[in-house]
Amino acid sequence: MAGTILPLHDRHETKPSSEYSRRFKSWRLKMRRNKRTYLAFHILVLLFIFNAYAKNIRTKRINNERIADPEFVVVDSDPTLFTETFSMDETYGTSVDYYDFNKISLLPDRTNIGGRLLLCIPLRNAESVLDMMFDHLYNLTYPHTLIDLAFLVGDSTDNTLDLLQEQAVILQNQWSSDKVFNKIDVFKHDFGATIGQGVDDRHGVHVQAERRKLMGRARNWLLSTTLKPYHSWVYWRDADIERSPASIIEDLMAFDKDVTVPNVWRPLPKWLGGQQPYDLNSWVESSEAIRLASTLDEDDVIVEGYAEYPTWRVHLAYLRSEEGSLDEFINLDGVGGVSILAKAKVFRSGANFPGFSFLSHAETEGFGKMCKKMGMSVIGLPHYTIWHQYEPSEDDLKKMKEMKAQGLPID
Ligand SMILES: Nc1nc2c(ncn2[C@@H]2O[C@H](COP(=O)(O)OP(=O)(O)OP(=O)(O)O)[C@@H](O)[C@H]2O)c(=O)[nH]1
Ligand SMILES: [Mg+2]
Repeated sequence: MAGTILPLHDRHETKPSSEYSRRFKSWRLKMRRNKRTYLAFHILVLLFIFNAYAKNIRTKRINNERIADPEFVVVDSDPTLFTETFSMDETYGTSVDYYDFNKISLLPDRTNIGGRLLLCIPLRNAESVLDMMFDHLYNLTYPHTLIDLAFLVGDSTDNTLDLLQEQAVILQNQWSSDKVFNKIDVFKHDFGATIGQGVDDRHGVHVQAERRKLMGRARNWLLSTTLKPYHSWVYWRDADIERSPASIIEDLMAFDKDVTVPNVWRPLPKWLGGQQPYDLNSWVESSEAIRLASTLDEDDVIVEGYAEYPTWRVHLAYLRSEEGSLDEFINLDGVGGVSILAKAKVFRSGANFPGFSFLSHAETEGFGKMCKKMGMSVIGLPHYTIWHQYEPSEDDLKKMKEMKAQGLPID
């Protein structure tokens, strides 16, 4: 049977017509007859399309603000002024956080002093120094509510992790509320360190490159896991600092530089001279060291303070004088890691602690070099001194045993 070809309007009519579409059609017909209603309807449609378009543009602008150039970002001391949290569903805590870094950088009168700080401490087999470390943290005069503490425990064979957690809980639950920190995070992550953490094990020249590269990776891991958009500063601190001013954070901040390190010495028993410049990793580059670097293999790392690497650099540690002004600073190329204050924008810009040979250096010394390469200010304070603890070496212990046997004082 030959099929019947229906005219166009009838073909439409063959579709099953629901009650809804029948009503819609009759409404459309009526509206077409009334010219005014017809016009008003189309204006409404146009307004709707325009609104959707404007919304799209607004969203794009917000996205652009989010990827603001971090080089020009100054995170303000009160980031809540510039952040908003849009809660969508209180029950499940779903929210969208918005940080306007552009606005912050455009404020003319605000300085970089103050602001929230991330305090990072790596730890390995450090149970013997935990009390000392917590005393220092407790005494810090920088407002504790502005400090987030982040600990990374790695490759430890002692009780560091358990004791650390215990003490952190005690610290956060004490009666003195101004001592409570905004947040404490404890992370456990082994990076495969096999070199002993004893004083002689870790000071041998041949283990330095491996140890420093591994520490670089550990530091980067801790930082990238904990740095948040609302942090203005990052303070790196070793656990084995014996003496340090309680106001160190604000003292270093006052210089308002990208990276600032104090001088690091260590106390010694009287029979060894009483005191000694300690951290030789903060230095000013020399032409001899650049020449030395050019003779090394790509993966080699220069480690400062060893006769095997004659660099003839100026060390921050040796510039100290007891009468020197605490305000004095010098520009550095390499920095030690015992106590580093850096603006958070340094890390947001991509600087890190190389876990490989970068310009013949790794970890904190590589970090100093990288920051300089990126045009940042890196300074050291020759007369502002903190004290690393003294741990007797095997030789010192032997000597002390002999002295004791001879009835000589060993303090
Ligand atoms: N997570 C982690 N922390 C480490 C590791 N090695 C050392 N640390 C910690 O990092 C900080 C610095 O390490 P130290 O061994 O004191 O090294 P240093 O201060 O650079 O040098 P010296 O004290 O002179 O040997 C301390 O708080 C250590 O407990 C490691 O492999 N993993
Ligand atoms: Mg140390």
